[in-house]
Amino acid sequence: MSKTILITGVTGQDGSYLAKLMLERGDKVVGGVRRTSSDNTWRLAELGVLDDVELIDLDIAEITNILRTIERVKPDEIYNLAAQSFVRTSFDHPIYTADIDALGPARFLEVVRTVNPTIRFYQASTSEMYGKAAETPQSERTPFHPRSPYAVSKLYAHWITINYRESYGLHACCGILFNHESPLRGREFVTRKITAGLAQVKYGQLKTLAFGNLDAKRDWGFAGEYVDGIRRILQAPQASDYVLATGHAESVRRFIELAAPHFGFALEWRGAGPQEIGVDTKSGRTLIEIDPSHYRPAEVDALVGAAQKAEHELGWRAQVTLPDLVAMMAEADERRVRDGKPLN
Ligand code: NDP
Ligand code: GDR
Repeated sequence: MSKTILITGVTGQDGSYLAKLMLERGDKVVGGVRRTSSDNTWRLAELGVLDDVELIDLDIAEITNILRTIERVKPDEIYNLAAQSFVRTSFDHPIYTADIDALGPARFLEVVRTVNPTIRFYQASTSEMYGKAAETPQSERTPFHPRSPYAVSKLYAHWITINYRESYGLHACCGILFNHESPLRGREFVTRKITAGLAQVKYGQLKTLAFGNLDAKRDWGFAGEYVDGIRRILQAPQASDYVLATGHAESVRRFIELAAPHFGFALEWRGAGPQEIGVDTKSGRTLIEIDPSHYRPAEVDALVGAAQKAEHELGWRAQVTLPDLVAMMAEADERRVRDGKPLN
């Protein structure tokens, strides 16, 4: 039976892929968009679903906005993907980040409890909550040690979602997702910064790219298949929380090494620390530099997830490997720059 799905953050990477998936399944998708002075629906357009999603004004900072939306839309399921999602920014905007990332979900839960407690609610939790990880790999049972205002805010959201499930019986679930990327990833995140940046260097639009900590390790999957995991989490008969991850981690440095050949570069690292550079040995040009302003006040050094619970209970497993993901992103950015299309 067709359902009505409300997605917050529908203009973001995950929101766009999830909207497409739900539409393909025959559901009605209502997407919450916060008002900004510029149009940010390019991802929905690129996936060919912009005309099929009902876009509504929805800022999760505003509880009256949430209340009226839920009363009017009458969703069967809510996927709360909206967030100030950039970890580095959260150090400069800790209060704002808490307002959106911690209190935003709390506002939703309170309205759901009041208006219609049968609505299913999904909260976008994050592997960043493990931070200075207590064990490797990280599963649903690993203790949390958040290392940024973003992660601290998301940890509140995680526990308040569980609390409303335990206190009021809401069907409220958290997906603890490890990094997932795609050609639709925002350009401030390191993977897309690498593929879009190298494309620009190749076509002469940029001279060099500057990064922070090249040795941070992440468990990178493909967003297009993680949204199916998100959907499955909310369909499980018993509300619960699930890790979604590939189980493999690589460094930022390795991601750059995998991406460089797609743009015809033969990369070699020279020097160390903030003086380290990445050189194209074919042309002798410096492609990569270090800019300490990209270092974070507290770093998350390495994360790798154990997604066995999702595999056993939901039948979900990540399939796309890191080399395939890098190829997909590199090809998309090469095409955009070569054809003079916006990188967004
Ligand atoms: P994006 O940054 O691409 O998208 C975030 C979305 O939230 C955008 O649509 C943004 O709108 C919207 N938003 C921000 N503030 C508000 C607000 N006040 N009211 C309403 N909407 C708002 O994130 P992703 O798609 O990558 O991630 C989706 C969610 O999953 C986020 O909550 C993120 O923290 C979480 N997450 C992501 C992971 C990843 O690797 N991608 C891993 C784990 C968790 P606008 O377009 O106007 O900016
Ligand atoms: P992350 O993603 O913080 O894991 O959060 P990001 O891509 O920003 O950083 C990953 C790692 O790369 C290092 N790094 C750099 N990062 C950026 N952005 N820019 C750089 O120049 C750079 N150089 C090195 C970082 O220090 C870090 O260690 C993402 C977001 O999607 C969150 O919303 C989500 O919750 C987590 O993934 C899981």
